[in-house]
Amino acid sequence: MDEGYLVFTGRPNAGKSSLIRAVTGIKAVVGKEPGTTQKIDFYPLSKNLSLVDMPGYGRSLHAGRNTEENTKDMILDFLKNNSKKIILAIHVVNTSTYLETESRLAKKGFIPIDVELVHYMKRDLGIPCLVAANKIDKDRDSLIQDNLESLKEGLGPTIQVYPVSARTNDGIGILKDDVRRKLVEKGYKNPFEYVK
Ligand SMILES: Nc1nc2c(ncn2[C@@H]2O[C@H](COP(=O)(O)OP(=O)(O)OP(=O)(O)O)[C@@H](O)[C@H]2O)c(=O)[nH]1
Ligand SMILES: [Mg+2]
Repeated sequence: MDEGYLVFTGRPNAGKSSLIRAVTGIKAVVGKEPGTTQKIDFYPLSKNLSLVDMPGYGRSLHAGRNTEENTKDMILDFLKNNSKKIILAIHVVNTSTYLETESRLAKKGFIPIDVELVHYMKRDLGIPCLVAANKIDKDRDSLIQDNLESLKEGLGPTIQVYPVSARTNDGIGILKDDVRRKLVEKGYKNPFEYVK
């Protein structure tokens, strides 16, 4: 069996590290402020399979423009250089702020990076991708459903979206089952063997 990666991507503070904990039990470091995960962190999952926790793609607190651009380059380089080894990428979105963030960025002339990054991984690099629409528990102004619809529309029909909450564990069982199944299909018989 070749060496493979299960990769978590997403904006700073989307909940990548929290979701890694919820889905696999790995104690990835979680923080209140964007910019908690700064390096690409590797965790063993089973024989020849590692989990990869990425820093956030985009604006982080306390990070200057240079650091931000370097982090983006580091992420894109990793994806490009390892595309053949990436068995599955889980792109994590903060559903509760999705449209707000998109429109703020659009005003500054930026393209929507969540959709863009997923399409880049899938279409250009040939990486199998799914999207975890996280933080569905944070439904302050009943925005979750609108944000979810808009996210799905942007991604298109071929990308599967899983509404989840790493905090309440809503939807985590379904996501975990599907991730496990996809890894087994690729030949990683007991994908979470090294984790409790
Ligand atoms: N309400 C709520 N908060 C969440 C959820 N998932 C994560 N959080 C919180 O969001 C914050 C960021 O979580 P992290 O898991 O560190 O996010 P990250 O995407 O790894 O962040 P970076 O490493 O900075 O890119 C923490 O305060 C988490 O407790 C969720 O589903 N619901
Ligand atoms: Mg993190």
